[in-house]
Amino acid sequence: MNGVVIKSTGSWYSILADDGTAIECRIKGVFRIKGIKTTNPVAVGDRVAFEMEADGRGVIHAIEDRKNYIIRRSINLSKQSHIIAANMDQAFLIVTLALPRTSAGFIDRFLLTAEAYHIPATIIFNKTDLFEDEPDLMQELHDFMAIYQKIGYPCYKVSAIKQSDIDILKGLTKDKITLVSGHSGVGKSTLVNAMDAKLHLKTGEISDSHFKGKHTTTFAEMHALNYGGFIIDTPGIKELGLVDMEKEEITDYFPEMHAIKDQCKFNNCLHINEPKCAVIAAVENGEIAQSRYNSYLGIMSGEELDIVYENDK
Ligand SMILES: Nc1nc2c(ncn2[C@@H]2O[C@H](COP(=O)(O)OP(=O)(O)OP(=O)(O)O)[C@@H](O)[C@H]2O)c(=O)[nH]1
Ligand SMILES: [Mg+2]
Ligand SMILES: [Zn+2]
Repeated sequence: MNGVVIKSTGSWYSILADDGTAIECRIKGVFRIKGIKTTNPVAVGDRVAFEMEADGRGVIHAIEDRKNYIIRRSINLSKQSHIIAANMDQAFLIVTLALPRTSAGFIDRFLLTAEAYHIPATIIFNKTDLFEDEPDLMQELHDFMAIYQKIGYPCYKVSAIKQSDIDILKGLTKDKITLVSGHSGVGKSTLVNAMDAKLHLKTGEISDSHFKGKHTTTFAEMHALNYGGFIIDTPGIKELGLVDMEKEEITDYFPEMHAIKDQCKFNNCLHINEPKCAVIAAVENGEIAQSRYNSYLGIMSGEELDIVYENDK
């Protein structure tokens, strides 16, 4: 039988079989990804083949090749990685400009890593209800949206609390596997609950995140949507991260820089202080947003790109 992993708790995996039944499975045999050591052989989103045992539970014996996956490097020195999720069709970055404030640097690092993982990203600005009487914040929101829409990232503004424009998100997520990420407290779980009233994901007051246990293992979980598709809610993930990325590659994950880098005088230009650099010229004439370029410089100067869980802090 075949199915998809919707939850993993260490040694047991919850599988949604293709016929719609839910089955608990364990693993037989050794599964490895080429080149990396992982602490978990199977992750949420994996498509697997399994056989039923007499006790009504199953044994996974094969994993289909992954279309993509995101991993988290372990914080100890074992050099092992943890696969957080696999086979995503898209990533939603949930952003708020107030309570808590998501910075441009955070958005840009997220988009960079989504590009590198080949996961199409959409930015959802939540909590717009808080801005209704705040023209300055509303203006800032529209400025943010304009920057990212120009690059080609779809942007939407919603309010999970007021349930405004949630139908748009339903349309975007129908029949897809969608990873939902963003700072703790931006309203990821509240939004998912608004999209499917049958889901009752735990939501919290913002201050709660400060009291989370320090070494709680966080497992991603995939939720079936009642209108078709799945949501992967990633509690406490601050940002996506890459295990390895060369400096020369970084431009390629900023689409607006990648598009013009051939016009730089030097073909090994890193767009920092080289003469006749097309990227620097585009920043100067406003074609490329200064905030994006600042993020680029920060990443080039070695800002940490690994996945950070808020619990690690
Ligand atoms: N005003 C306002 N508050 C919201 C909105 N969406 C969520 N909230 C509130 O923000 C707080 C955090 O929401 P959650 O859905 O728990 O946030 P989360 O992103 O899932 O947080 P973690 O699970 O810790 O990563 C809760 O108190 C929500 O009620 C919104 O659209 N407007
Ligand atoms: Mg949540
Ligand atoms: Zn250049």
